[in-house]
Amino acid sequence: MDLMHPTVEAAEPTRANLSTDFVLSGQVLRPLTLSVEQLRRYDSVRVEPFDLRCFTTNRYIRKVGCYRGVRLTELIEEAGLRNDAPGDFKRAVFMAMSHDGYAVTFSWHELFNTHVGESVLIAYECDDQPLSIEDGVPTLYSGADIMAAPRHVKRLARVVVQVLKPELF
Ligand SMILES: Nc1nc2c(c(=O)[nH]1)N[C@H]1C(S)=C(S)[C@@H](COP(=O)(O)O)O[C@H]1N2
Ligand SMILES: [Mo]
Repeated sequence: MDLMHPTVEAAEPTRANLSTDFVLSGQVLRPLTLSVEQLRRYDSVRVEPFDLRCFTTNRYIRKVGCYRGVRLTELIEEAGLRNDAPGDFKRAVFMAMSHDGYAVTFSWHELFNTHVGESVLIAYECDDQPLSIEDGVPTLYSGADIMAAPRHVKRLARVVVQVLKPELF
């Protein structure tokens, strides 16, 4: 038996973890639920191939081809950020969560007020081939990051919007 790499019994697939729908929810005006088919109807962006490398270990994982997908900013604009108090939208943070519980964040400034946002996409194709569930569809990818792996979220389930308030701290 390989003690370093014990095999783990695969969890029973459930309807939730087989879904490929993407949900944009939280403090938005119009929450969205979009199938991959619906994601394809938006303007798409194609990004350059890149090396997947882990931030924590610096481990080179593999080369990834040209992703195609929809910009996260476009979907956020469609959902509409709330601005109950002046400037609220500028304090919005975005948590992107996978079906397996893996989660990463973005800030409003990062997405809308730096160039990072231009290459944050929800990918459904790689090298002109549809991504499968096994490949990780839909995959969130942040193309301007120094290390690609952390914000390369396979099997993205949802992005939740939350406005941070100074009085919370
Ligand atoms: N859904 C999901 N995506 C994820 C992770 C994860 O645990 N779950 N880990 C991230 C990290 S930290 C790394 S290093 C890479 C690992 O990529 P691999 O699982 O394709 O080898 O996936 C990234 N994307
Ligand atoms: Mo990692």
